[in-house]
Amino acid sequence: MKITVVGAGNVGAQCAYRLAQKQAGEVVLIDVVAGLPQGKALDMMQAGFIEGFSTKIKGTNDYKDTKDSNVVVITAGLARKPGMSRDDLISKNAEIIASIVKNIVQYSPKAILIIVTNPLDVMTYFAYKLSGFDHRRVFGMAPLLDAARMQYFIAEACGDANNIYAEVLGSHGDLMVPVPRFSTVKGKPITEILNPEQVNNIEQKTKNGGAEIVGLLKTGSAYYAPGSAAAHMAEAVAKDKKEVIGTCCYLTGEYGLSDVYIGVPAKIGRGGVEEVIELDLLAPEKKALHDSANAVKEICEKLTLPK
Ligand code: TXD
Repeated sequence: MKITVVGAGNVGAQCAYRLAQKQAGEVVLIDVVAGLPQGKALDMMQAGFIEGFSTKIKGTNDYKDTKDSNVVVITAGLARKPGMSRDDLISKNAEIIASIVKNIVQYSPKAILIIVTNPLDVMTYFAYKLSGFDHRRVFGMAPLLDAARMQYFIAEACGDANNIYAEVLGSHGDLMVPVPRFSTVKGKPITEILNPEQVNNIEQKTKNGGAEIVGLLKTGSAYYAPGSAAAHMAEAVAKDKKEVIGTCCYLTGEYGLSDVYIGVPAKIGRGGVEEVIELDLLAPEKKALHDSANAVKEICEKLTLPK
């Protein structure tokens, strides 16, 4: 397996490092900044002698080194600063995604593409359209991260970090859709364990999870959990795990939605998105998902694809 991580910044480096630890395949780390991916790759391989892995990590600025990658994780792009919304990043990141996708299509026409760059749902749609790949081979990482954040806030409220599951659907933004009814502690929905105020508090904190970290860091956005989440998804493909993971997927009628990328559970394996899982949603949950998808669609309709 050959896994390329595009962008050797905070998220890309954490993703590459986690992939090396997981021994999911050889890793290529590419960036436009000369020396940055090469330096980080050397540092990581030297850490391998302490951590006990011997994964080959190639740092490069040349797409020729990414040739015939099986999986490509795209993390390149601007990150948020305090006061910015994810949508403020659109035009610059669209340009960056366009240049990267062109290279990936040329050098790795059979790859599975995992998009991380924000605004996530819009950039994933954009990458899909530009690549011309089958939609199952292009998906985005965010719902897994958003669910991990919700798990953290549930653990905080319950004082118990064991056996927590969280379900988060929708876009990676203000219209994210945490679903408390399907979020459980030891198999019991949190709606049966916590009071409505506590549940509402968890939902709000989850939606604000990224902004909270941006506000504290001041110079960029979260990267440990995002990088780990991206590596987890790439590993699921590389090892053909067929694991059900919250994924930003292209919908073709599931949940009554089509021609949009939005967060839903999906089975992830060597084929990419091998199955979209349809949860039995109540009317208000379905409406929240549709509102979220419609907001993403509206932005995508305004994006012009470069020639
Ligand atoms: O859940 C999620 N999907 C996310 C998304 C969670 C966290 C961060 N999220 C987004 O990932 C964030 O809003 C950004 O759009 C990306 C990357 O965030 P990161 O924190 O890694 O940003 P950095 O540290 O600034 O790194 C970006 C790197 C940097 O090294 C640039 O030189 C490089 O991207 N870059 C490029 N690499 C290759 N090719 C091109 N064209 C390029 N342009 C910039």
